[in-house]
Formats: sequence, structure tokens, C-alpha cells
Amino acid sequence: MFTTIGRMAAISVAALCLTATAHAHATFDIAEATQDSSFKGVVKIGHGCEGSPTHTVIISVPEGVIGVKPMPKSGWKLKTTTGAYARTYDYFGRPMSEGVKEIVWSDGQLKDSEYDEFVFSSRISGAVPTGPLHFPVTQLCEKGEHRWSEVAAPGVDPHSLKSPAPAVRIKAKQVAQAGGHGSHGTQTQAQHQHHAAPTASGLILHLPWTRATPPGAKVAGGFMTIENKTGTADRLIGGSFEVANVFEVHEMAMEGGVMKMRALPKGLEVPAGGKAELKPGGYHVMFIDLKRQLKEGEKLKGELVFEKAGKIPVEYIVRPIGSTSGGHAH
Ligand SMILES: [Cu+2]
Repeated sequence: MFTTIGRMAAISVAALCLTATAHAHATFDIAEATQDSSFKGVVKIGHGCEGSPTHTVIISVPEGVIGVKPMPKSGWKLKTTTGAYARTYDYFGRPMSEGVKEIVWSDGQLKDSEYDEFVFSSRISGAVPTGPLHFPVTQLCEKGEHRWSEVAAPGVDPHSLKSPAPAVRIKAKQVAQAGGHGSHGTQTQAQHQHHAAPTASGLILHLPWTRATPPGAKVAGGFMTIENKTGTADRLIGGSFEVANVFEVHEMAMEGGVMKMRALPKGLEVPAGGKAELKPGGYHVMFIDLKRQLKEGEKLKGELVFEKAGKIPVEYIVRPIGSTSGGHAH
């Protein structure tokens, strides 16, 4: 009897060791991120330094990762080092040339037998090349340290490295462009993360807005960026607006040499892991047969209907007559 229990204990210890080895490195909780998109970095620390508890975790921010904000941790001191970027990036329409380069959580206590996560929010700029992007991590322990900083040379399996830097694979962004109508070259449309309304569906509606109307006007357009966080494409197929009798999904297209808007009978695709941009001169939702004038500063409600996600409530901010972008909502 005693022997049997002893053997079982031995087996479960062996199993634990295997698990510990599999999660030994400092890694991100997700494997992929997208160019020109927000990125929540969650670095997982699974053990100390040869049994010694961890008191400091330092994350180096690679070039092209901008607008970094670390998450404070209770029981840990938080410090950041800022510096100049190698170039100027566009951050929601504003130039950004410096920011957080290093995050330090210190004076903490993470036992070798425990696990914890170190989190920051950021934006992967469109200038970051596709492929692996490395965030070197230093882990300081009461005795010893780990430097998770190795980067696999081309052709080398990263799994063969002893201390690989945590990495995410950067993917290209897929954007649904306005039909017959390229980008105007400038990205002035404001998209503020903190105005985004996340939904259970995995679709995020960034800063929905519309324009004030002159007296007697019967139509208005609605604009926003729809972000699809899911792995499946969805489709905006309809909706409603509280002060219009008719709601349609529209595109701008050339017809006999004239730019005209027309309804999209099959709706508008929101690619998997990508975005659909609704903006003046491109895709938009159309509020037809307005029941009254839209006044600047109002907030007006509606619904969007998606093929897969179903109905999602939306609130539009009414911008001044003639606005070409959603601007700042505050
Ligand atoms: Cu229209």
C-alpha cells in the first residue's frame, strides 16, 4: 500500500516537471498581432531563477510599437523609460515621435512555484514588418536572473533556443476599401480606442459619427470603423437609426463617369481579423427619410445588423455640418 502511494507521487512529480518545462520560457499569451492595430501584450512568467523568487520584470519595447501603457500590479513598483522613436508615427491622426521604450515592474515577490502576468497596452504601427516581433524580457530574482533575449537566426527553430525573447507574429492588416475610390492618402479619421464599444460578438465599433443636417434635409450618412476581432468574416447587412425611417448600407462608385452612391444589396464585408472603414467618400450607412434635423453635439442611437453577430447597438455623435472626420468626441 505504502509503496503504491509512493510510486503515484513519483509519477505526478514527473508530470509536473514536464508541464513546467513546456511553460518555462517567458512568453506572450497570444501568438499573433496585426499591423496598424492595438495590441495588448501579456507576458507570462512561469518560474523563478533556479528556484529563486522573481522581484523585477523588465520588458523592452521594440521600434514601431507605440503608445505603450503598462498595467500597474499591486505589490509591485512600476516605472517606465521613455525615449525618442527612430521615426515619427501616426497615432490616430497625431504625429508621435517618442514614448515608452522600457517597462520595469520591481520590488515584487513572485515565488518560483507561482505564475504571474505582466501586461501593457500598445499599438503596432503600420511600419512594423510582418513576421516575428521580439520583446526582450529580463527577469531578476533574489538569486540570479534570466535574460529572455535570444532571437532565432533565419532557418533556426526558435524552440531550440535556450532563452528566446517573447515574440508575436505580425500580420498585415486587411482593410475593406471604398469601391472605385482609393484612399485619399491621409489617414485623418480619428479612431479613439477609449471610445470603442466592445461587444460580446468580437466586433468593435470605433467612434461612430454622423453630420448635422441643414433644415429640410432628408438624408444623412453614418461613419465609423468596424473592427473584427474574430477569426471569421462577418457582413454588415442592415440596421436602423432612431430618427430615420429607412436605413441602408452604401458605397460610392463611378457610374457613367460620375461618382454616385448606391446601396450594397449584399451588405459590407468585415474581414476576419480586419476592419471595414465607413467614411465620407467611401462606404457609409445612409439614414433616409429623416424625421427631423440632426443637431451638432447630439448623440443618436441606432442598431447595426450583422450576418453572424446579429444586432449591435450603436450611438452616433453628431459632428458639425460639413465635417469630414469624426474628430475628437470630447
Ligand atoms: Cu449614401
